Amino acid sequence: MTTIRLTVAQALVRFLAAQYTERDGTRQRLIGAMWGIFGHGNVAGIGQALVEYADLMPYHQGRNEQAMVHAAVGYARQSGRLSAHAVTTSIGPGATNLVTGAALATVNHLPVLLLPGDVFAARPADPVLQQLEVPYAGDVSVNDTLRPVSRYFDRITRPEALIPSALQAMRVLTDPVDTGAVTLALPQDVQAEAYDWPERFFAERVWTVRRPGADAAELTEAVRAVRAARRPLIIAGGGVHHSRAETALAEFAAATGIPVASTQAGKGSLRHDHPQDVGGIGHTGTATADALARTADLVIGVGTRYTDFTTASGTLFENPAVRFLNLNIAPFDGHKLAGLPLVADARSALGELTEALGMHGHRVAGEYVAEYTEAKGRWERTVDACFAAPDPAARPTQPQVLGALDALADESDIIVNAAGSLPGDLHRLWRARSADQYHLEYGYSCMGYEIPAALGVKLAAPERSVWALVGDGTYLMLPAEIVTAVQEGVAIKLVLLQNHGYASIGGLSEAVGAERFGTAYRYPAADGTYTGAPLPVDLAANAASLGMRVLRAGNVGELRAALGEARAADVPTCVYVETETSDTVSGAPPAQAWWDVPVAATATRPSAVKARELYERHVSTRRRHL
Ligand SMILES: Cc1ncc(C[n+]2csc(CCOP(=O)(O)OP(=O)(O)O)c2C)c(N)n1
Ligand SMILES: [Mg+2]
Repeated sequence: MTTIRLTVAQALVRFLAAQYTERDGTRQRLIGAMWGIFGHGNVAGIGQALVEYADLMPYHQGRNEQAMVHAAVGYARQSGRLSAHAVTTSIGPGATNLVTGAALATVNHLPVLLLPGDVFAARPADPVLQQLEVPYAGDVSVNDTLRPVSRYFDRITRPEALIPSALQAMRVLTDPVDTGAVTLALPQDVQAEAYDWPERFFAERVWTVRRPGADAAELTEAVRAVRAARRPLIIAGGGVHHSRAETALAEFAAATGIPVASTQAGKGSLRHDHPQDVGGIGHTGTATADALARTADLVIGVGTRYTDFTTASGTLFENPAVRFLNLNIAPFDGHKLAGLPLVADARSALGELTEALGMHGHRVAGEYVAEYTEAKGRWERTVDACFAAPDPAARPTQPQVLGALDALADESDIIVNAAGSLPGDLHRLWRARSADQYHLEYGYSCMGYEIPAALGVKLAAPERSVWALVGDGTYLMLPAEIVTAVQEGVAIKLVLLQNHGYASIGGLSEAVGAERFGTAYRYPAADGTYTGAPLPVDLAANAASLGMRVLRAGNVGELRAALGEARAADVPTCVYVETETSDTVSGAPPAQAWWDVPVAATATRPSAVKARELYERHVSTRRRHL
């Protein structure tokens, strides 16, 4: 057997550079690049290997470990989960900074390879700098915090253990059911150790991303359920995009006349102007989709996890006869809401369903089509009204900012968002013009995702206009990767909406009787609450100080001009806008369905007592689907 003598870190980098994915006849590199921040624990191991193999593994210099994972997640999603990034960190704080990003990747079923440094395997001088010691166990390190948020975890305590472990890691990254964060913790002494590796370990290896078809019995049941339904409704989830099943979904919808609502992850499955697209569903849904959900007798979930936002915390599907048909590649999700499972790849099974139903010539009734068509038209006018900004000299509301962007965008633009009041406004209002335009991370809804993720998206789609839409709170959470975008000349666009704090949580707080406590960025007033004057904080100057080109927009007219200029820019550009938030100006439409945030069961303050009364009324409408 021919062997090659390399360190563990060198072997890992060489191995990763030789892995490929294949689906539908296209092949690409599985690990497109590695992000890294160096310290002890990776500087001499992976760091040295990256210099040694600079021609094999592209490298990106990050500023914050969590943000590097966000960038990797953005890249993986834009790559259809066929290509991913690796992230290397030092031991201790560098490693634990990965935890939030890992959870985000795992929740959203998006592949990232995490390579945290770890304490010495041989333990010659415990504790090393930044090492956690626990008196009850010698084999625990801070990296164990990554176990519950990883879909695969291993610690490479001997060189040769890398061989089976690296292969398992690739299996999980490319498995459409299991994929998420994969962690290989690398003790720093082992990284630098030499070993005689079998040459074949470094041979090109192709991981086929499978598309399992439907089980015959499950398909028969599914066809029966669809044929029996009078008011069926499709919910398109993120699985539609992951499977690239948008065309198959459109064909199924066209063949049957069934309307298609979408979750945050599934929006864009049909174009907004497709006659059967009824928009977002659930707490942040459209009136059209939510009314259909209330009366549906069959809900066909395609690639959805049915989160509480989608089901309005178990209150949305009111029809006593409602049943669920769950097309999902993961049995775990396929069985939710006591539904009929159709465990398969979305594209494969939608094709099979269309074909099987075609034999019977099945279509919903004309009155049903007329009903949702009319309701869709009504919601269109709601969107028009929210987007309209007749006075160019006025300060824009948040929906008017979205309207200005909507007026400018074509299929090629991509918008990235995750947290704050924007996700709700976008889910209700945004007109998705292409399958991958609407990039909302709402599985973990993590403030700070947007800027680094936009960077990752742009790396996967360099020719597209990629917009990170961020609130002021989100901006302050994690702006660091702006510096990386500037350094690498990645011309992301940032729309920074200043409203002096947490508009979203402020509104929620008021609704649940918490009186906006701690949600505004203001000086303390005489009574100690943060209700004083706004703070003298200039986030536009902050973005400029990090190297971005910044365009300040004081009103609607300036906003339109600034967005146009930013769109054409070939350097990282920020449009900064202060939004109108006064109660007299109408913003977005109200929520069309409930969301369960438990309210104090006892309180002295009238606001909480009143909120609790309303809460109990909502709770009483909850159903268990059995
Ligand atoms: C990391 C993280 N911490 C806390 C939250 C809870 N949270 C959701 S939205 C939000 C406020 C967002 O503020 P901003 O970005 O200014 O948006 P706005 O609500 O003003 O639209 C908070 C604190 C979160 N989603 N993520
Ligand atoms: Mg804000």
